[in-house]
Amino acid sequence: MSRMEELATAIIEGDAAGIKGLVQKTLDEGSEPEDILSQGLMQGMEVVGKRFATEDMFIPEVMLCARTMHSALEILRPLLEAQEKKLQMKGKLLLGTVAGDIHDIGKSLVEMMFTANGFDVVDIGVNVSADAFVDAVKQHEPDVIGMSALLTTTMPAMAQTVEAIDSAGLRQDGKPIIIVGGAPVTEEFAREISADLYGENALEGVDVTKKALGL
Ligand code: B1M
Repeated sequence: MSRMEELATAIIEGDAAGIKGLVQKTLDEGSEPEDILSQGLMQGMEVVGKRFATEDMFIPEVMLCARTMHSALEILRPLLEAQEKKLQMKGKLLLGTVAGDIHDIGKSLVEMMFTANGFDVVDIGVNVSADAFVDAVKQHEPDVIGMSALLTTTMPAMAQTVEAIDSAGLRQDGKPIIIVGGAPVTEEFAREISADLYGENALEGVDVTKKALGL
């Protein structure tokens, strides 16, 4: 089994105790943090998703896989951030997973990539109601508002949150910019709900945001 397959297997088996050692060993052998993420850990999570869908895996096991992923990300975070770090602050991102939705792994990656690219990120967590988003926008005055949704059933909450921000008069002349993402979210859906931007993955999210801000 290759090292990348071992990493994927550790995610699938929910080896929360062993994952950090394995990630470190793979780094010590010279692998790049991005490769560990995309060719190892994410491949494992892909399998978890498929097994979850076909009921070969159940919530407690998937939660363990998610915990394992978070442990691995703890090691990779400083490395990914250091690699991309630009000195100048690019702006402030307010980030949360919308109401009814507790998935946070993709959001963590978005947080990491924006931080790595010089954004000040305020992460307001998961299951964030439209009202809580509105309050946080008032409090933090971000340049960018980011929303994540992983369930088709919580996509409407994303639409409601955009609407609540607009109704509160908090988005004027396209500022702050609203970016949405998450597995079921599409560019077309983003347009439908009047979000400004869509990111298929965390890095694309950073790229389109930087472009929109003229950076
Ligand atoms: Co959930 N779950 N889950 N789950 N879960 C999915 C999403 C599902 C696709 C699994 C499946 O059936 N195949 C399915 C959704 C089906 C649908 O709606 N179409 C599903 C379901 C049904 C559920 C429950 C309803 C199950 C139940 O209770 N019966 C339940 C809902 C709980 C809730 O939120 N209310 C539930 C629960 C859970 C766990 C708690 C067990 C756990 C979450 C733990 C956690 O996050 N801390 C979990 C997990 C782990 C998954 C899967 C397996 C993995 C998700 C993940 O972390 N992916 C997932 C299957 C899958 O997606 N393959 C599944 C890795 C992550 C890096 O990717 O989050 O997509 P992702 O993020 C990507 C991009 O989407 C993008 O960037 C990231 C990559 O760079 N992105 C953005 C994300 N947000 C962005 C924001 C941006 C830009 C880009 O700008 C702001």
